[in-house]
Amino acid sequence: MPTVLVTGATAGIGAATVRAFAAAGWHVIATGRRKDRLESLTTIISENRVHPLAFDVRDEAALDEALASLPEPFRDLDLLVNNAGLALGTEPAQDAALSNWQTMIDTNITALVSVTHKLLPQLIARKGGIINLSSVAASYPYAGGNVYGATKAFVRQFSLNLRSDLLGTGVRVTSIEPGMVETEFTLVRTGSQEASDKLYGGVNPMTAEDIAKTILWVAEQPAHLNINTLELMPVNQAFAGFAVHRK
Ligand code: NDP
Ligand code: 8X3
Repeated sequence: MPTVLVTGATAGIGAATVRAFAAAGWHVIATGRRKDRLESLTTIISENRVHPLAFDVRDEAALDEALASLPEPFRDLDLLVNNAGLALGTEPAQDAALSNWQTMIDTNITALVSVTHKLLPQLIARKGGIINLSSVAASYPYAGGNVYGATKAFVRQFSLNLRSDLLGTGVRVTSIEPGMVETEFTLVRTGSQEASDKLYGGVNPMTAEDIAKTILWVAEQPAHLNINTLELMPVNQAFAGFAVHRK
């Protein structure tokens, strides 16, 4: 039975990914800060299938301790899903809080890189895979996207560069780049459930389950095939043109 480690499994895409992989017969290590949510996920599915590891992904010592604590059936990792991440704020750069920028960089970039670095030897040994959650915000700028979009551009390019370095190891790497998915993302970003409901209202956005199914599909492709990048949007989301300021 293959094993996957999913970061950010207490909500949204991560929680749905845990459910999808467990249902498909994988062993799943579910991580995130909210221990109660990880425990209820484990209870709902099965302790034999899902192992909860509660830690802040930005805390390197806690990450080391958590990985060292893994029991036998969960030790040999075949797949890492780097999903933990967040956006904070929608203000223009000139009004944004520096602390929000730092939290996004620490979580979406520094922590993702640390987890990947620590697990690479195992993934190489097992000819495993890495699936990173980037975003359409990596490729399409929008007002208020400033540092969030830039962190996701890092994730996309890091994924592609990993592919270059890992050539010949058998390890697969994919950058998943979704548009609007209704999760806790906008609640976290704005601090307002009302703002979240307004953003997704009438759009028929993608669901966490849509993305989880896509992640599982990528993971279950034959070993000789690598999906490099995969961009998805709801039908009701598309692109806007350039913005022009006139005096
Ligand atoms: P949610 O807010 O629903 O889930 C985010 C998850 O990340 C939670 O489980 C949260 O767990 C975890 N997380 C955040 N910070 C930390 C931390 N410091 N340590 C450990 N875990 C952390 O959002 P989504 O499911 O939508 O987002 C998942 C990923 O998908 C993100 O990387 C996001 O950027 C990306 N994405 C989302 C899109 C969307 O429209 N929703 C579109 C494109 C990409 P906890 O708080 O318990 O620690
Ligand atoms: C989240 C998608 O379009 O809200 O990554 O930036 S978007």
